[in-house]
Amino acid sequence: MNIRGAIFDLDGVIVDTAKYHYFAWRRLAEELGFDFIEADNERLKGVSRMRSLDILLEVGGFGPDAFSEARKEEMAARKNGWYVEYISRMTPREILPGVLSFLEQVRADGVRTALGSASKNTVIILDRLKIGALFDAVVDGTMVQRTKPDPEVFLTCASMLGGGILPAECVVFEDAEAGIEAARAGGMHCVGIGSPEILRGADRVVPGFAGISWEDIKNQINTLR
Ligand code: B16
Ligand code: MG
Repeated sequence: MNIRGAIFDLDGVIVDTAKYHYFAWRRLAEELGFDFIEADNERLKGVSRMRSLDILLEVGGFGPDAFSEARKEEMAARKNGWYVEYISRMTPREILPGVLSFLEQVRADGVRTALGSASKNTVIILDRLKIGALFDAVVDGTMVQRTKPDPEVFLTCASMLGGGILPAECVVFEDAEAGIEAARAGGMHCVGIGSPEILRGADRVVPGFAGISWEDIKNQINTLR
């Protein structure tokens, strides 16, 4: 089966918003009286906002019942307010190296493209980066019930791409362990963006899109079958 759909995660793949999430979570941690170091931030990548808050509170030494649900909703909303302030100042120059050329190569090959993100702020980011037109479908955290590592976001991307594209005809580009697991659970091929030590479940891991050609990735996936 040939690859007919390419699905891209947003945070950490198209743009480095992980740093803005980190700044905002760190600000909340400071208010709660503890340091949130960058190494712990790795655990928050790709997971939902409320799950991220639970992990943050665990890192800070708070038990699961330390705060009421209402208080947690309020904390997550405050963190999101800071995060939205940061991302509202983003410019297209923050698109990661090689991304635009890679997307153009994929599309020129007749492969449909989708964006599959856990983020409920996807629309703001795409608008700031001015790259919405490069995706045939966009599925974000406002459109799914279950978050990664559940495959719902990527399976929804595949069906929204139309043309009867099957999961096995899709490749997912992901920077987070939860996202790699989601792609696998959905029966899709998966390319990790980042470090091979962290992204063990991927078919192949590349450090980023700079110097990476679609032809090369496609040929490698075809030889895996
Ligand atoms: P928000 P992705 C994910 O986006 C981030 O990696 C993760 O760190 C974040 O908690 C999640 O979105 C939710 O984001 O608070 O903006 O709704 O990597 O799936 O594009
Ligand atoms: Mg990501």
